[in-house]
Parts: sequence; structure tokens; C-alpha cells
Amino acid sequence: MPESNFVDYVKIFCRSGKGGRGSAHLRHDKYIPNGGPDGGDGGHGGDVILKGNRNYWTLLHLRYQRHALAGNGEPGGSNKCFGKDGDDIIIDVPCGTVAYNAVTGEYLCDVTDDGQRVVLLHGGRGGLGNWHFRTATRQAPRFAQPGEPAQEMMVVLELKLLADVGLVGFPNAGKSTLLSAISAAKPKIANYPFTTLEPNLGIVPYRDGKSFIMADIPGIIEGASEGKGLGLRFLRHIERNSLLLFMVPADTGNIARDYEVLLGELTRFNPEMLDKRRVLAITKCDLIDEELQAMLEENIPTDLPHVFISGVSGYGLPQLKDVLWNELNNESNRIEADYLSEKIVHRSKSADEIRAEVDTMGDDDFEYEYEDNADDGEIEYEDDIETVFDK
Ligand SMILES: Nc1nc2c(ncn2[C@@H]2O[C@H](COP(=O)(O)OP(=O)(O)OP(=O)(O)O)[C@@H](O)[C@H]2O)c(=O)[nH]1
Ligand SMILES: [Mg+2]
Repeated sequence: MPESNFVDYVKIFCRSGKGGRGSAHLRHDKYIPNGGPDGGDGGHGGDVILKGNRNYWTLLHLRYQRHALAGNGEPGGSNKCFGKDGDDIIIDVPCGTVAYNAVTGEYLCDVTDDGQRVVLLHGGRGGLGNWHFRTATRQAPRFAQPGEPAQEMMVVLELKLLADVGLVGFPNAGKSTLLSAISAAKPKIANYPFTTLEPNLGIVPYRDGKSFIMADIPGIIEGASEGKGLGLRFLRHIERNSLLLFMVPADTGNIARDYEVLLGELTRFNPEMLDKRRVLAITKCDLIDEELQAMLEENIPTDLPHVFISGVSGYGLPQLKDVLWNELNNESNRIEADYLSEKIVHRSKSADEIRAEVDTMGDDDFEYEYEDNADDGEIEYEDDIETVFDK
């Protein structure tokens, strides 16, 4: 993939903080020789937290910052002092980010709302100090609990954009032209396939100050599910949309067949894509006359609403917006859309799948620090412990 600012896939190394150990201190002050245990508890290790932030649109800021390391809890002290808790690390991500375990492919969480916080890895609990272990028969416990170890994980963050309408079509179908015609977005438009290499979002104004969001993604071609063209990688950006707008140019030989091919590729990507509402737009209608349009009309799939449009002349665009708005807000669809958005299931990936994915993203070339925290499990005594209670 060429370097670009649209980063929708990163792999980062996360580690929570380990818990601080409890103190095994025994008190001995002037005139209080056998003061007894007074070791405090260790601090809690910091958590690794994902937080939705609507000011971010991509994962670019994480591309060069690949380690998310939370602070360790500090050990407890004498005089029942608690250790300081480790600092949490908060990873800001754009709304719509999904996290997977990069080794097993297991689905971890989905961050969709601004300000939503998900704890990815919990910090270790701090150990209890010896103060907790005093009993009538064991008045000088020379041990304390160690802190819990840290957790670490390689995490893949994937962005699945949040939009209302997703555009689906072959390259050169006029997707970007439509987006530029009905929104303020300025995607690149040219007369060659794969002009669009990364998704564009546009806000489409509708009547009375209402609006909806449209996502233009790179074109897909027959065989995309086998990796042809840009593959199906970008389809995940329309996975969440409740409405798909299929776009087929009027000058193609067979509109129904093109639609079937597009639908087939979507199904191979994720069968649940078929549950979404669909609208068909026949584009570039400025190239055909009314007679031809009437002829084409006979051969159009009947299972979904269709509109004849032209992004260049503006023909049919108000009608298209009406149809899209109705489909988005129609009472029965609304319920269905809510149900769908709740139902969106992010399936875990298999270990092979995620490995292949990480390899193709060419994103695996960073070293990560590894710090063994096993040694912290041993019980440690305070230095001055021998001098006390030595009868
Ligand atoms: N005559 C006419 N030409 C159009 C219309 N819409 C798009 N085109 C032309 O078709 C070509 C491709 O348009 P794009 O909008 O870049 O197509 P796209 O679907 O975004 O293509 P990719 O980004 O490559 O997938 C451009 O040369 C446009 O000028 C239309 O309504 N009428
Ligand atoms: Mg385009």
C-alpha cells in the first residue's frame, strides 16, 4: 500500500502496570522496640484504556507511537502507607474503532461513542502489606503479598467508519462525482479506474437543516473477494452503514448483472451485508436519452428502489436524496436499522487470518520492549528487619 494519511489499521503493543508489592515492615521506634507489623499495601497498576474521541478521524496518530505502557504501582511503605497507584494510559481512538488480539485474532471491543472508555488490559492489584496478616499467634509476619503481574498484549486496531450511506460500485461508476455533487467533500475524480484509494466521507445536506453522512470507498471489481483490485479491505468501512447505495453506470451492457456481481462480492465479504437496506442508482444518465432510459427501466432488478441520476448535470439528485432520506428514516426501517446497528457482530478472526492480515498491512516492523516481571513475585523483606524482635 502506498503511504498515506488515511490509516485505518495499526498494531500496537499494550502493557498494563504491575501491582506494587505490599510492605513487610516491622515497626521499631525509639522506646517502641516491638512495634509490630505496619507494612502498607502496594499501589494498583495502571490500566490500558481505549477512549473514543470524535476529534480523530483516522489512526494516524498511533502509527508512530506503538507502545502503550501503563505505570506500575509503587510498593507499600512502613507506617501502613499505601504505594502510589500506577498511571493509566489512555489511547484516544476515532469513533468506530474495533480492537482485536493480534496473535489469536480474538475480538476485544468496539468503541463507537465520543468519550466511551473501554479497559483493554487491567493493571495488577497491589499486594497486601504484612499489617493484614497479623494474628494473635503470629505477631511478627515477616512476609507480605507481592503485587499482581502486568498483562501485555499485541493489539490490532481497525477503523470501521461510521456513516449512514455507503457507496458500492465498480471503479469509474461515478461514486466520487456523486459525493462531490451532493456534499462539500472534494474527492479526486478522474477517468481511470481506482482513482479513489482511500475512503472519503461527506455530509449531505437535506431539507430543513437535516443531513446524513455518505461514505465513498474505492471501487470493487469482480473477484475482489479473491484479492483482485484493491480487494475487499475497504468494505469494512461500509459494514456499519444501515443503507448501501449501489451505483451502476447507464452505459454498461447489463445493469442487472453488474448489480448481481457487486452483491455477490459483498456477500462473500460478510453475509450480513445482505441484511442492509439497498438502493440502486443508475449513474451518468446525461449520456443517454429518455428513450434509452425507458428501455433500461425494463431490465432493472425490482427488489430495491432505483433512481436515474447524473453527478455531472445534477439530474435526479434531489430525488435520490429523497429516496435515501426516506429509506434512512422510514419508521419500519428505523427500527430495523437500530436493530442492525445493535446486532453488528464483529466476529473473532482465526490466528492464521490475523497473521496474514498483519503481514499484508506491512505494519509489523517495530520492536517492542519486553520486561520480565516474574522476579517481582518473590517476597521481599525490608532491610532493617533482622534487627527487630531478635530475642
Ligand atoms: N458524463 C458523465 N460522466 C460522469 C458522471 N459521473 C462521473 N463521470 C465521469 O466518470 C469518471 C469516473 O468518475 P469517478 O467519480 O472518479 O468514479 P469513481 O466511481 O469514484 O471511480 P473510482 O474512484 O476509480 O472507483 C470521471 O471521468 C467522471 O467525470 C456522470 O454523471 N456523467
Ligand atoms: Mg472515486
